[in-house]
Amino acid sequence: MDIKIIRKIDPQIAGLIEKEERRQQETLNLIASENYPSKAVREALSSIFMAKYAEGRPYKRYYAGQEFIDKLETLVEERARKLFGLKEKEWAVNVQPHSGCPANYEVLRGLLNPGDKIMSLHLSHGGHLSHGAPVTLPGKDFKIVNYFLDKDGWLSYDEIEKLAEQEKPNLIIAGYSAYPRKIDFKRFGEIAKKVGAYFMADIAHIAGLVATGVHPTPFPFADVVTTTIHKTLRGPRGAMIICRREFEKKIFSTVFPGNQGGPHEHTICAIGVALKEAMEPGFKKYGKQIVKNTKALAEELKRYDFNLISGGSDNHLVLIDLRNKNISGKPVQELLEKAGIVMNRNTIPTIPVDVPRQPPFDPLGMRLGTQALTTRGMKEKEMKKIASWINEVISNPKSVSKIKKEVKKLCRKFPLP
Ligand code: DSN
Repeated sequence: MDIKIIRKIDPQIAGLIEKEERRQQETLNLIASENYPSKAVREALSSIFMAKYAEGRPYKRYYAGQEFIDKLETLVEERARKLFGLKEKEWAVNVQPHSGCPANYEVLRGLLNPGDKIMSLHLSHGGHLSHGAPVTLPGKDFKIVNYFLDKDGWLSYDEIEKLAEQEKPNLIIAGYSAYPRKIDFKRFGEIAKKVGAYFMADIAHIAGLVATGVHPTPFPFADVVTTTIHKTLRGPRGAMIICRREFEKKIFSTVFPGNQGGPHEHTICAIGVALKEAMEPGFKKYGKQIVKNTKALAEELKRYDFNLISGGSDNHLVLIDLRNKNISGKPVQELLEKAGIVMNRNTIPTIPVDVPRQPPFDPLGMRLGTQALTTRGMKEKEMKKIASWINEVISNPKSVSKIKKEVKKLCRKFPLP
């Protein structure tokens, strides 16, 4: 991006862009759902495809001028299949959903009728809003039955199976926002089959890990898989739906015209570049390094007596139960941000009798992800340092300004891509 061009026309916006860039450069981003796409992805995002309306599916559009749009979109769909090892005759891809929530809603409204029953992990235990939280459209359109993690913070497949047999949902969702462990998609598929439910996997958080083989794939067992592109997959903000051919018509007509107008073709263009990057050998190394970094961070945090939900991590994130630290999520988030360590407060899967209700604005935990710092080239050594800073800030808030300087120094050695 050439900031000079923007500055000439609009110094006010250019100033904000520069400030945000500096903020990102000088802070440690541990938000588990963010990442830094490459320069190539960012350039593709600002391409001239931005200027084109393309309602419809490739080669079935409503406007003229689609020669290259159609080629682009089919190429990106093919790349998605290739990345996840899928056969074209079995799997249909739609890269048009504007983001994760619409993608999920489009699947649910495409496959189900209002009033049907969905089974998903409760939001406070690491599920996602779009999986049927009462305040959302899916929560209003469907009956939602939630499963919960066990007392140590693990998925309990026997309990999930029991609940599914009892409730007979029409669709079961697996895939989460704050679950630090591997998901047994095979078992979920078997449970769904047993009770006659569709099985939807939402791999938004772990798509990059699935693509690199460090997390098991859901595809052999799922009817439909959704993902955002901008988390571990390291692309632009956007989403895709990959479903078995038999559901293509129902689901894709809910994307357009059901729920969206023109697809964002410049985003689709950047998704294409990100998918190409994700097929390169360096990305495999990246996936492995994310897991190594998270394990290093987890082990070091435990040395400082942080209680980790489930005792550790197999993926890109750790979830900390702050109760033994006598401080809640909001002040921790604010304190760490002052030191240049950016993460988010999060609910923790306390069983309902344990703590009746965690105020959503000040829950009892914090969620840390390593994928963005891994993109910057940080390794286990840096993770250990960061764990020590987190501990120091929380146990001695007066250390904030000293740590902030050290954070800046470390950030300088690992520039943004
Ligand atoms: N807000 C994202 C997350 O943090 O998981 C998902 O939408």
